Amino acid sequence: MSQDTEKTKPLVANEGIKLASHHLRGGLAADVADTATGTISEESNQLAKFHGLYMQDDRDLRKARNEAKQEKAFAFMLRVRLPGGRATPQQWLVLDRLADELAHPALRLTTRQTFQFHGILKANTKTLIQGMHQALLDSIAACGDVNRNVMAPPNPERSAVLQQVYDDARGWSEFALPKTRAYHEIWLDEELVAGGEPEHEPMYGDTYLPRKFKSAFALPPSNDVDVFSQDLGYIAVVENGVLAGYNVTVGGGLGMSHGNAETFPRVADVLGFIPPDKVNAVGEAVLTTQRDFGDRTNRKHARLKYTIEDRGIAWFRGEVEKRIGFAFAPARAYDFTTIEDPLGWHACADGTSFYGLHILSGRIKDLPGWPMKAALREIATVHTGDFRLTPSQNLTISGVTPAQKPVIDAILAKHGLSNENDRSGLRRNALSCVALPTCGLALAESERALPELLSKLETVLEAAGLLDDAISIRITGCPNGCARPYLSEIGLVGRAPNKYALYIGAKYNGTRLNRLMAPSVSIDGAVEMLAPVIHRYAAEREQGEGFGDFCQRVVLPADATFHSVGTKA
Ligand code: SRM
Ligand code: SF4
Repeated sequence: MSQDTEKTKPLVANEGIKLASHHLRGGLAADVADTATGTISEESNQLAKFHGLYMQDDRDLRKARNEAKQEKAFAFMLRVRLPGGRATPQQWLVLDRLADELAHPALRLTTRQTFQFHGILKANTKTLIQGMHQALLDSIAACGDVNRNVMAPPNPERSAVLQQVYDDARGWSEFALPKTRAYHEIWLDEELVAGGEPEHEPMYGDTYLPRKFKSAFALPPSNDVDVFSQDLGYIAVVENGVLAGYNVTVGGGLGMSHGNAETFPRVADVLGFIPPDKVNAVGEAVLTTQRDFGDRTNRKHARLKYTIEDRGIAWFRGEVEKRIGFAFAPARAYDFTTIEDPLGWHACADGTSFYGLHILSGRIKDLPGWPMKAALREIATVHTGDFRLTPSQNLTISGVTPAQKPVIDAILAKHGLSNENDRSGLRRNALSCVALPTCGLALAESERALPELLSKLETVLEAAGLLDDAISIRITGCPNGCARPYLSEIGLVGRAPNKYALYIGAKYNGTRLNRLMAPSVSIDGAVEMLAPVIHRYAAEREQGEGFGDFCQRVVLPADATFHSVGTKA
């Protein structure tokens, strides 16, 4: 789209809502206080996202409630802001209790290293946010058109460089927070800003960003944060054991829509190298360039990836350099060779250990014979280190002293969870988004379909002798891509009940997108299509060749490019 056309097109409704909201207040407080309905207005729903809240309804109950002429089963989802995914045991216990008392008891670890509550009734939202506040946790900017939860390596090894990268990620998260006091007023009863100095959003302005904005810090050799899927990325460069700086990446993003060729997943470009003390200045320049040039007339074209795609990376680099007042140095060498979560016990240089625990789909709940939530609660009562959420929806229990190691082992054993990590390589590398019943955008099952998908593929893998091979698989209930399916070696993307687009061929380290193998297959259809490929891989792969690389070399046509469902190749 030309820039002139953009200027003449009307702004989307969200822009008016933001502008009129008096920095994210609008009618949200009144709507939340209204006891006549379980929901809030659409305007308030758009604003609530900036406060970390989404209005949802239980889609499993829709039909019955409609037939009974009842209001939908409305409830909120709340996403915690947790830069780098670290929580103390005390915070864990608070979140665990709040879920039991005020939400659905199951907690969800997300693909961006934070917690989500589901099923919070409107009347409980404020109490829950106040409970989090007591534990020094908030949900500011966890959603909305702002810089979202900043990702960073979970850092279980506790090395100095990893700590520095984490500190930079946390610093950038704080720096890029909206300055409005709306959250404190609405949820924490802080006194209203009235009559004093007018409130300013120096970085965001009155209408914030055109769209969500995501950033992450990666520390090679691991690309666990999928840095190339982020609007803004920092790849740490370590020289002689010291953090020399970061290669900055821009313009990654995965969301697309079925049948709309104008939307597509995109891996980020590398802008260049910066020293560590320029992280915030460069972040601000990238963010404000997108603020000023992003498309506010079409939310499906409003992410930074489209600004860069339309105007070119050279223009973008020039604009950012103008704002920071210096030129990027050439990018320094980096190599991503590992990505799998470090599961099990690992010793650290400081004498502590960490334990990586596999949690399928990040869902923490208690099932008969699988009391994950109870086990982690008990661990939190004795643990003196911290918990670190991984970008793969798993967990590390970090900073465990030698004396506590057997205690934690005993708690896992007592709850029958000692063998959670002894799973197939495929299962250990599986991600799924939430999808049904809470996600309003889901077209197909995802989290609830994953166990069946994995079991069926594990049967094939076992027959092929590949049960332990690390192969990444990700499934989502729609093409928005919340489990980053376009960066997995096997990706399933929902398009209708039990209908998925099947993708293969991404690189295991997250540097190359996968490509479409079949536009619409059932779970069984996907397994049927994958079985011969898996057997061929077992028989014909080259030394050390990953499944995605094999698919790229042997299975997919050489001239095919990434193309989205419903579009021409
Ligand atoms: Fe997402 C919307 C869940 C990571 C791309 N995402 C949603 C909503 C809020 C649905 C909605 O708008 O009504 C989902 C709530 C489901 C529920 O019931 O909880 C939802 N997204 C999730 C989570 C919880 C998936 C998970 O299973 O972990 C992840 C929360 C991350 C976090 O902690 O902040 C989550 N979402 C992602 C990612 C992956 C990432 O960021 O690393 C992506 C792809 C990367 C990207 O943004 O390009 C992603 N979510 C989207 C999109 C498409 C955005 C786009 O540019 O087109 C939407 C829809 C939208 O924004 O309109 C969306
Ligand atoms: Fe919902 Fe689609 Fe995201 Fe899955 S990928 S959580 S179905 S928006």
